[in-house]
Amino acid sequence: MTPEIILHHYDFSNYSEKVRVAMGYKSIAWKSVIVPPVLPKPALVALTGGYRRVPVLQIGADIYCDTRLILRELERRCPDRTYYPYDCVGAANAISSWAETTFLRSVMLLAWGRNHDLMPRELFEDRAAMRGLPTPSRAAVEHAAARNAPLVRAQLPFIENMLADGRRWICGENFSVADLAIYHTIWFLTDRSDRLVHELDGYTKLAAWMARVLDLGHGAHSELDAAAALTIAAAATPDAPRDSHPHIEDPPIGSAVEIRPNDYARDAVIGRLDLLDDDEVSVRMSSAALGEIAVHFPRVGFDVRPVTTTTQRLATTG
Ligand SMILES: N[C@@H](CCC(=O)N[C@@H](CS)C(=O)NCC(=O)O)C(=O)O
Repeated sequence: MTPEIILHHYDFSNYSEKVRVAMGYKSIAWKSVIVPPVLPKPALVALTGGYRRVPVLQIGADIYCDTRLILRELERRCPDRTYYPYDCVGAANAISSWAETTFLRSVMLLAWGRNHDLMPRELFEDRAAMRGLPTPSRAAVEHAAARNAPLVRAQLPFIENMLADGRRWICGENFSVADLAIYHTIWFLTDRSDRLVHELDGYTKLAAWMARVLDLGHGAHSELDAAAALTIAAAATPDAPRDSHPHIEDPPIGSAVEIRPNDYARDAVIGRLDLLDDDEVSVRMSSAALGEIAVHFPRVGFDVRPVTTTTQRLATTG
């Protein structure tokens, strides 16, 4: 029996929205596990070995972190209706990278600042702690929004311009990861409230394109509770790893490594290196509760380091 595709996510997470729409595009049926939007997230970190970000994809005892790898894995398992069209993968990845860094940062600071009264205080506390910063004051959040509004306005025309020749999707006639990356960023701008809807006034091509993406839906899904997802992981064994293609500088396959995001929420996941190539790095770990688990990350955007005795000591003493 094919194991179920389980997405650990929460409703207002824009990166989760990226994956939900990817599953809508591919007509994938999936199970939905709702994760708390702030720490503690005991079930999620039990599955990931410490990674707290959202979304996370679970297929049996294989756990996929970060949307870039989640999309690749969904494509590998469900290749129909690709979002990596052969003639624009490079451009689509480069556009996604702009959308999810420079553009998203400005959109996020603007949207958080303009909607802060609608958001619980603990969200600000949690995200500041996640970045090792003090909780910002209300005035600081409003200032950040004011600084970033002009930057959002300076970048929105890029998107209208990408669609200027009447193309259906960002890279042409074929839907791609660039559509997903830009879509979830714009979604974030207006998902919280309609206070920023006016920022999109006059962008007619962008509005029509947004409506086409929204039409894709989220795919058929039903709820699953977190305990049931852990039971599924405990009953399964991870897939055998594909062949690795490490570089000469990389730690040996089979050695103990720690993996952390290289930007924020830099919690380490420690395990035995199982697979390493230019796309992916994965580790295996085992616990009494879940047995053997394989946790997978994209290669780019994550640091992989050998575990020293000091890191091991720190990990075991908390
Ligand atoms: N590069 C990551 C970014 C994921 C991310 O930052 N997700 C946000 C939610 S949209 C998050 O995890 N925030 C902290 C949290 O939910 O604990 C990806 O593509 O999955």
